[in-house]
Amino acid sequence: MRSTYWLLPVLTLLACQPAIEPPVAIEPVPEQKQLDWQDLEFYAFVHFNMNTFTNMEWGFGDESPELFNPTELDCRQWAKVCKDAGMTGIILTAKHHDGFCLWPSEYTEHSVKNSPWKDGQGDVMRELADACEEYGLKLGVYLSPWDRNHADYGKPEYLTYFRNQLRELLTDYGDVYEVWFDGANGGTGYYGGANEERRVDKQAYYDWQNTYPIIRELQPDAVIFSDAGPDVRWVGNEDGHAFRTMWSNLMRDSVYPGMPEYSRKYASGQVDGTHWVPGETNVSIRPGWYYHEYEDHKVRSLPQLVDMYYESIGRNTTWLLNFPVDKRGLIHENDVAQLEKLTEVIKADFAEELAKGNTISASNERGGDYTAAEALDEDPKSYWAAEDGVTEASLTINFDEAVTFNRLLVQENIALGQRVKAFTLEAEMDGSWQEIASETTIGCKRILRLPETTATAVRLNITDAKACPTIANIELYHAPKLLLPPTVVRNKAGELQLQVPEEGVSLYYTLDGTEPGTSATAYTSPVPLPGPATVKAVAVDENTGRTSEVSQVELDVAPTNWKVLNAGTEAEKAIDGLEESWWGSKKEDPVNELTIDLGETLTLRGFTYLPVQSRYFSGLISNYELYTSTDNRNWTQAAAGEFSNIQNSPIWQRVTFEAQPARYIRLKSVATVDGNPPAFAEVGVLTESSAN
Ligand code: FUL
Repeated sequence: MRSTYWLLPVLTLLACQPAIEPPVAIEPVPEQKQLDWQDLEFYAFVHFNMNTFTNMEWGFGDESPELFNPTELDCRQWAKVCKDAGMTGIILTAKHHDGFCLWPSEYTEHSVKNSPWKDGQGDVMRELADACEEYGLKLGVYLSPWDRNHADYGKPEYLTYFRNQLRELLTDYGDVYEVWFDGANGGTGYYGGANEERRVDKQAYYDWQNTYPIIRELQPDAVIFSDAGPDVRWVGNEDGHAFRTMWSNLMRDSVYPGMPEYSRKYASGQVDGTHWVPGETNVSIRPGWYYHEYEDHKVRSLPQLVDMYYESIGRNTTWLLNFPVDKRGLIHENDVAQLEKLTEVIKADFAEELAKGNTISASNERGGDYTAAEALDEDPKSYWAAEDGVTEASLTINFDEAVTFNRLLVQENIALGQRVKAFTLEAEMDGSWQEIASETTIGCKRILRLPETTATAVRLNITDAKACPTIANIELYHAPKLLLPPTVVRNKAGELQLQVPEEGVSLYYTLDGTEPGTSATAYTSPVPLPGPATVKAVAVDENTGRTSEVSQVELDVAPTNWKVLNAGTEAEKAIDGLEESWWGSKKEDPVNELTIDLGETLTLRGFTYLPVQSRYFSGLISNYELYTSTDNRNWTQAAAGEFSNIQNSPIWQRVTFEAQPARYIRLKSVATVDGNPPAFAEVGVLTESSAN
């Protein structure tokens, strides 16, 4: 038998080697509940309340509870739809700005208990809590601080009411994972809206420091969302995208909910932020948050939804996607269909991971449990880390055979703090290295959509970090091409144009609302279209026969012969049919209305207004008056009102009124969101044929 005495000193030596310590955390770091929340990744908002029945976005608070009467309310349908899409929770608007409560609160009569629904015995919160439990989803609560119904809003008494309601919601419905506080109202004149003179200084009035402890006491694992935390922060827009640079760090002591400059300055977080306040991207699957029948065909297109996925979950935030549950009390079938398409695309995009099983090496390695291999293994919690003091390092994956990919997924071990400030990705192609991406932050999850790349190796270069970097996971995928539906535009000359960016694609359209397919009219060049029409168009991949989604646009009379009478020719941009061009006057010489000659007398039943579509807009009309005339001398007021929530959701506004003849219209801005002169991207009319 061979002697094994030599083993003893070797083992002793190994045992005496100091264990390799993990990197020291770089503050701020997430609390456990924030880590758990981040893992939820994709969850649903449901905007369903009084507004659903009044066709509003912001109700006034004087609506009768009698109006709340869903005919087929089924929270199990919501839960199933969400579960099938891979969502993990549902946050319900238990009370929106109009103050109506979806649960029978003992502190108000303005609730389901005085509605005809279930003879006043119903409780939507209860039904949702049960449905979530059945489907294994988490339950979240939206309770609007702004309450247009409550007589004491603006006084200290209201805070007691608000806190009592919070207690009810957090006591009676089991575990709640997120409490969502909306920032609307207070501060600026616009947010007060019509029927609301009770402006509040949000920061001082709401006295959050005495509300948060209630949540901590009743639901210690719940995260609290508001514009600026404390646990989860707003992404600063409602169009579904986070930023390429996205820090989960925020100077929470100086950035507070309701700051007017929040969106512009702090939505992407702060590299030196003192607290962990990660972002959440909230957006609706339709233009509005609440259900409006006229948006049934305006459900976000598949490419838009796919963009949102990549620009929220793929940019270090969670994704809170809203469903405007309809008057029946169901997620509308059009929304379900879109969601199913999105689910399919995401499944296809991430069908096969291509990096695992290959060799990986690092330019610097801490060793121990923190080798490069940890970034490629199956364990999402294990991670590679560089040595202390190293802030630049590379991870290289070598393939046995060339691999074609177009997606990179990369994750830091955020439990130790967000560290990476800049990184690049290189690919080895035909023996030489080429940079294919150059980015900033990673955080919990960063996904890049890359050009189609065939490479024998890839290299992730961390070029700057707050401290020695950690990488928990690197993945590569090859996503199939997306077939985009055509964009539909009609110019001022009244010509219909269809476009898609891809090559090798044929376009087909109909003008009568029927479904387009390969038997519809083939589009080859612009088509004259002076009058109203419902345009439906598709793109068909000639090689595979795959068909895109249908694009649908309602057009009224073309503005071919229209003229703006009270401003120069530049103002024609407001009636050129192009959504991206706009007109507005200078501040020094403000023009607050637009008078348009329609060139002929039409029977009008309404008008449309599209505010400026660029992200840094100005002059969005919040309150309007619309006048008509047949002779440009005698004017009749046809409509007046508020464009609710236009700042956060600058979509087409559509106002109908009593049918009347008009050759001239005048859209007058009574107030704009920012006090600047009004700006008009488009103004249109609704004639008898299209106003239904
Ligand atoms: C906004 C609100 O004013 C909208 O109505 C909606 O609830 C959205 C989620 O937040 O600020």
